[in-house]
Amino acid sequence: QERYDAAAIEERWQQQWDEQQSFAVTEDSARQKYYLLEMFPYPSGRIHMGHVRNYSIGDVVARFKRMQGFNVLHPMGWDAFGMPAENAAIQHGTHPAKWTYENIAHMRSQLKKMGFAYDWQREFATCDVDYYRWEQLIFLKMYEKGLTYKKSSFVNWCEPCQTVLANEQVEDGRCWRCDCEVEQKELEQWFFKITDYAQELLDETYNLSGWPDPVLTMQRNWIGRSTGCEIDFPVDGSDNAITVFTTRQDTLFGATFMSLAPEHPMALELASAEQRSVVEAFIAKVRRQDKTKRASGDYEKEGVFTGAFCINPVTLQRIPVYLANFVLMDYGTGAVMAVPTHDQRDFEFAGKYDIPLQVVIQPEGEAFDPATMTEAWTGPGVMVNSAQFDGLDNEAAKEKIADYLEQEGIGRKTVNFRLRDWGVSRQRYWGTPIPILYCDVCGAVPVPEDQLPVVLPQDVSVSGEGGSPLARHEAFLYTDCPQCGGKARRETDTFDTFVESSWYFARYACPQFSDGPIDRSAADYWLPIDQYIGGIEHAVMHLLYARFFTKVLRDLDMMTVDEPFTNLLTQGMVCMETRSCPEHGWLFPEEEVDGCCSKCGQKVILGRNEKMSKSKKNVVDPDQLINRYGADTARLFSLFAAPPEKDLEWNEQGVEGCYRFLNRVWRAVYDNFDLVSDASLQRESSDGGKALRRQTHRTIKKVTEDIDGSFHFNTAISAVMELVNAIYGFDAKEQCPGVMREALETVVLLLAPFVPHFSEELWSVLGHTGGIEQAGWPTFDPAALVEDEKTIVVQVNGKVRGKVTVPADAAEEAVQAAALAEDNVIRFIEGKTVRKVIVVPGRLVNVVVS
Ligand code: ANZ
Ligand code: ZN
Repeated sequence: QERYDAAAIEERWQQQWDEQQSFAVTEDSARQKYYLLEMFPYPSGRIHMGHVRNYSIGDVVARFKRMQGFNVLHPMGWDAFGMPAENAAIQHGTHPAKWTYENIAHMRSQLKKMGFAYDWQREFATCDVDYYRWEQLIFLKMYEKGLTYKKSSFVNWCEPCQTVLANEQVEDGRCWRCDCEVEQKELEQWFFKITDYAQELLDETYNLSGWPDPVLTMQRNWIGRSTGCEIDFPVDGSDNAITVFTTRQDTLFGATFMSLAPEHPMALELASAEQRSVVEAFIAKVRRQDKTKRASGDYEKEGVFTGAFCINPVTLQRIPVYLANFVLMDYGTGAVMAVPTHDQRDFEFAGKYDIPLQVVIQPEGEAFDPATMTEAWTGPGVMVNSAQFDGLDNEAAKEKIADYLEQEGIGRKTVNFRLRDWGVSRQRYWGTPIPILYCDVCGAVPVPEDQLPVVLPQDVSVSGEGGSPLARHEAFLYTDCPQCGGKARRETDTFDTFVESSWYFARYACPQFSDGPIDRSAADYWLPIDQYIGGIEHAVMHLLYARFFTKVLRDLDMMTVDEPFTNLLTQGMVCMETRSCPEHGWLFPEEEVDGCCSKCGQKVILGRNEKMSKSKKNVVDPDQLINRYGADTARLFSLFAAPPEKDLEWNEQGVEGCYRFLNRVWRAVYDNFDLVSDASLQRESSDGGKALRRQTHRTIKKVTEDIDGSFHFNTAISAVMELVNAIYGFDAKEQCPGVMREALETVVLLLAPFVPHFSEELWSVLGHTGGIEQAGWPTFDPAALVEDEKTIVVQVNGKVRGKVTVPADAAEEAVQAAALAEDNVIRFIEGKTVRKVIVVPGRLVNVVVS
């Protein structure tokens, strides 16, 4: 008997899959397609357990669907532009391209060692010119359609490093590299008009029934549709007016001051002579504050009086105009009518600056006194102090006041979205060059299509200082203006890497297509993606941008679908307990020996279960796992230990258990080999044989249902484990080799999506030459599920007194008769009167006697 040698088996099958390109697919209109995609990895260097889990989940579905006969597209590639490559360049002097492509080569070999069923012919990296050139073309088409534009906006700027920082690179307002204070600097940047699609992006969330609700909710909140009014407040002593956006026009009569964003264009012009210097100082101060923190209210709420007043258009009161740090310029109109009695933020602000209050909504039975109010009333109520609207319910008053404002010409109903246009300019080298030129005469000029691609030059040195290396690369920088022939400068910014990941899934349909970004017929065949799998951290940005791009590409007539991802699965994290030593800090698991630190012998302190991370050293290296147990065990454990959407707690015993299980299956096949290798297998069977056959078919049914659309891989694997137990429990003397063979083959087939090398190997051991996919996914025989007989418990006055075995389809009367004829039951009812017999079909008979 052969030993289970995972390494040898895995190598052999992987080589075969590679040579035969076993998972390469083409468009075939005669076959039903299934497009399965896992979020592609960033080539950071090595795969980690999160990848193993994510891609194992996807691979089960891919292989399962293939065995069911679908034409399955399951591609893999690399999200290859981005900062870490530049950081590596800065730290180690390696060129970002070299670093990236070396990482890709290594990670590709790691993925191949996991045995994932990818169509490797479709692989690409987003930093390949043949990918990003088409992204540049899409940009030009968007430019023609007015879907992209340039405007100035604020970015995080580090003066000493002369560079723009991403939000993640700003820690507590300081640069992550030099620890200097970060400023907000105004730069001209390119934007994508995602807001044009806000309504459609919102509406379609109600049709995405294959997405998890929390993700849809996050998208809806991010899009943030608010209905309300814009209202004009005339500036006292001037012809100008300040327009506010409010969702609470019912509180208009209580607006006792106005607060503007410090960036508001009227802020300086409103400042009176006495207030001018404090206003200027305040604007400068807020400019240094982080915008996201301002929005979330992390900063202390503060403001400054401008010296100006405006007129509440319904009360005709003069109200002071303030600047406030919590008002943002890029929401609504950048101006807020402040109602301290009904908005807590305004209440606190008014208290701080001694601004009068006016109550306009009163809940039933309450009488607020502004002098004694301790907080704003934000609930519903009846309108007061609001002229003709008094006495109305405040919700009704919203409608009435909105109508009134429109009639009087002092306001209008509006819809506002929290969603902002997508700023895509990054002042970085390692990204797709934005195909724009600047000419002194013609201004911003798009690069003509026939001059694409704008190739990212390789001969640069990346130091991280003094701005983008592209701005110092003369050969790249200077060119001729295609419009006037004069001198032009190239745009030196590159795209946000989220642009690449917004359409890669469409390029997988036609990765070699050379006439445009997307071969429409191929895309129409494969799209939409039937199942997308990835981390919840992408719930908003990536998934929203990808939906936006799908709609843009549709409107550019490049493809047909409205939505890219029919079903979405967000998998949980891989976690492990942390360990530390009082002296040496965090320890890798292998640095713990017999509960002690391997460096100093002190007792190791076990910590909480946390997401695996290098910084806390609670990591398992997939390579080590593969070397020790094989890829199949690694796959099996990551699928068995937890349902995909839940966090997975790593534990070594669990891995061992999976390995032992595979060995047990291996032995079951070899132990019974002689019995089942007879060609003339008979199916006729004993009772034991019938039971095993029933369990075999039940298992097929359960595993199929557990995989298909529901991802209950853990319970599917458990069911197979039980079937294996039944095989071990099956008495060979029963001599039903046909039943035994069917059970063994079923185990091997059902395990194939989970442990493909292992299953292929045993399938051939069992004498099949065609490969497991040819066998197809097993289907259950409904007749085999039916039990011939059932054992039923018999109670007398509620106490169990016996058991009877009856035909499974026996009528109630027959069951009752059998129960009353059971020997022990007869003893307990002898001499008594049977009052009632209760039959619970298929389960129980209770005889009531007295
Ligand atoms: C008056 C008012 C009274 C408001 C009241 C609220 C409560 P959503 O629902 O998120 O759209 N607002 C408007 N523009 C703003 C900006 N640029 N920065 C900060 N706050 C702004 O929020 C709309 C409300 O947010 C608006 O309604 C406005 O305050 C404030 F008792 O107007 B409200
Ligand atoms: Zn020009």
